Amino acid sequence: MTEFLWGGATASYQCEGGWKEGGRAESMWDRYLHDHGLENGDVASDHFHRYQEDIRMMKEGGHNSYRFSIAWPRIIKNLEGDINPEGIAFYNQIIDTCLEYGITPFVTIFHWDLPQYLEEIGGWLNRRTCEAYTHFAKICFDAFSDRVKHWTTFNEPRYYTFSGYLIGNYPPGHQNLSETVTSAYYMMLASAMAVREFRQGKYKGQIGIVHSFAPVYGVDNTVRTKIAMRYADNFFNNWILDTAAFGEIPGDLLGELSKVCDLSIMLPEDLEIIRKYTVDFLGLNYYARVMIKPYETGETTLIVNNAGSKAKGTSQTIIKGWFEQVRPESSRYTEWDTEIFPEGLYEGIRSVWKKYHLPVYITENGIGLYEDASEEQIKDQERINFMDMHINAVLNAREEGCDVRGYYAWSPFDLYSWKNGTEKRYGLVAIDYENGLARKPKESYYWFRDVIQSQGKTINRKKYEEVL
Ligand code: BGP
Repeated sequence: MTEFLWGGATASYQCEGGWKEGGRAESMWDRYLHDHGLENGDVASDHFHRYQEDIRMMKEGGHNSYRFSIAWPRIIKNLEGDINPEGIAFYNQIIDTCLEYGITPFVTIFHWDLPQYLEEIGGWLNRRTCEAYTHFAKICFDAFSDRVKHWTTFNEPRYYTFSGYLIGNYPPGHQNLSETVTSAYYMMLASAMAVREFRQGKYKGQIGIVHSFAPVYGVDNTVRTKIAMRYADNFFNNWILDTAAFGEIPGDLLGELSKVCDLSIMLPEDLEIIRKYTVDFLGLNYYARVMIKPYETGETTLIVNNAGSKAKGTSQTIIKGWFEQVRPESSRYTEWDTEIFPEGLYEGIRSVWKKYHLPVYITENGIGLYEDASEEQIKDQERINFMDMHINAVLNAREEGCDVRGYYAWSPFDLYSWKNGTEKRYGLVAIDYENGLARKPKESYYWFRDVIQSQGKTINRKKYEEVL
């Protein structure tokens, strides 16, 4: 049996900084955050300069794997596809440092930092970006696959396209259903094209995709609710997971979308690539489930709380004609309105394993908290409780026969949280931004080390009732 992977996950833009160093091109996030005068990742956690210290701390924290992404703007300089050797050298150093410490690198090819030169020709609304992405992926395989055996094509295409094209709170900041469908489609096509490249190049290892997983629960057992749950499952999960794992975009979803958008961009030859080049495994990022009820009234509304406690309770999702999200009163929520529901992870893994029968990695799980990094010892008992319940869920699913192969905490150290800035902290290690970016292990860091060393035996074990 392969060794269970325990580690932390990061994304290049959120942690590296060094935005103008090492020959890096501008990304869409640089441009968008600079133009809007918002907190940005110019420095972030300065992982670009401090990766050795960070990876050493992972090792000392017991981790045997590190999930990170490769910044496309560091690797490919321009629209012509020219390679930046300094970018390759940087990731060689990250990978080699991991290997020196016995840490398995788990690589995301795209975690949202699209080069601005591609955004300027339409980004994910332009088919040319699929070609450019495949070129980038191939350069990564050629450069790193002698040492990297775990690849994922995309991080969370659903969250990225909804936020950028439907909700409009991420770059490019649009609110357009047709663009959402186009960008989502091109990302899933590009994912399959990268898998084709990987298979045809006979690179060793496995390739998967990472999904923002939201198991769907219904308020009751009525047929109306069941129908609404199907809409919600298509909306939140199936168009990524079915497409990547079965090679099929759900037919009923296409039927619904065809009523409101032009689907003529979906060419038969694309669908053939999608059908043929499916993934080896699924990465699930789990933060919360969604509880839904049948649609009743109102326009399509998607409100995400990017302001924390200042906006607590404002999040809302209504998809006109399909479903409405409800917030179970009895549940607990973070300051950013994320429900805390570990049972959803247990049930979710079971349902994914049953449906797709592919190995699963929990590629992100964690809780964003307000913390004071100037404290001598940060006591993040809330994070410990959160992780304890969620790792328990993973172990339960595993013991029942689900092929779960890894668990990654989001995040190994504090980093920039997209539109929430750095005040929303997720790390096991604090970064004192006011004090030279000093690293300070939180209590959760030591707690997680003990969990890993005991192979989960220090977790408070309890069984969950079956809810789904
Ligand atoms: C996931 C992303 C990560 C990370 C995490 C926490 O959706 O893959 O990049 O940011 O969520 O979310 P947030 O930073 O919005 O709280």
